[in-house]
Amino acid sequence: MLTLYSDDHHLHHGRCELIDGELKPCFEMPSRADHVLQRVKDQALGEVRAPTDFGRAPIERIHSADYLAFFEGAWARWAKLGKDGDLLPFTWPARTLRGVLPDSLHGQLGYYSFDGGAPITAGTWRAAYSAAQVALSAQRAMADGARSAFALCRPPGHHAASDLMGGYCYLNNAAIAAQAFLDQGAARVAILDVDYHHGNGTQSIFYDRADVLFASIHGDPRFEFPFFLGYADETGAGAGEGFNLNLPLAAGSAWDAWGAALESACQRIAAYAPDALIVSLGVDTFKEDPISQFKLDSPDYLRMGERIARLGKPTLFVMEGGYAVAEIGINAVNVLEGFEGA
Ligand code: OKP
Ligand code: ZN
Repeated sequence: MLTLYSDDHHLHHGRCELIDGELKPCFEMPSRADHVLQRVKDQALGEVRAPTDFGRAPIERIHSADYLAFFEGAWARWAKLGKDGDLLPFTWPARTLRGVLPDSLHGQLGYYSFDGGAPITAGTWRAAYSAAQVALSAQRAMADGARSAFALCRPPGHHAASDLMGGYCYLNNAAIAAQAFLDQGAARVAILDVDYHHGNGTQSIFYDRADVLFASIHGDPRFEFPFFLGYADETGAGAGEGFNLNLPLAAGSAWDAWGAALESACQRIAAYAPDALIVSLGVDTFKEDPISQFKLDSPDYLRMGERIARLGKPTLFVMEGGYAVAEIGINAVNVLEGFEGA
């Protein structure tokens, strides 16, 4: 399997996040992608290729122009104020407030985010832009005939909505790739999100559309981030009614429950008959993940890849989460090897 990868992800390295009342080093760190790349090489998965730059147009198909302008320019505004710490939001337009766009940098940061988990550093825009190009380049390889490809994206993307960053995500790599398939002639694309967290950004982007089926297996939002989306009764709206499938699972879920949910998701995807499948590949379902509560073990990822392969669809894997850094390469590449071996 071809892997697309850019070293630019190193340009994004948030210093810390607030967790359990303490400032801790960001779990979403550069070594994550380095470990996955090393495992790709160790297992001789296939060629590793740098991305082509397809420019902003395919990103603008998913993200609003004002959001992109804000994100691209935020660091320069912060530096002009004489600051060099990570730029983080602290105030959001929650229920009783107004969804206006203030003039101030911090006001705008609150407007364009939904949590305090997406720090902007000097290199964040460049890293996120390159991650989107990695996804687009993998999509192009498949348009040129590859049956599968692996977009080793970092930072991840599935929490990012059209005009919101959050949950370590800025640009929705999987959504951008899905739209590229459609723009090049696909009639239907399915996105299977196997990350431990619900892909609220991806769901919101395609919620009222029938040309993208979104199916997600994740920690029940009643107890898990992102808390405010990802419930089973969210089935799509308008023309998109019936094209959103959430499969929330209880804390402690292991392969028996998880694999049953995967079977349901795969049956829905097969019935949809997509022209292409995109897998939002997070491996934070692993039993040792430091911020998650599922109990998958490394061999389970082989079975995950095998089941996905049995769909028989052109499949683009897009890297999302996974924070057990030592095992992230083994688990992510196990999915790809399971897929190829099936
Ligand atoms: C990203 B992905 C605040 C952050 C709260 C955010 C988890 C984001 C997971 N300190 N936690 O889906 O793996
Ligand atoms: Zn996650």
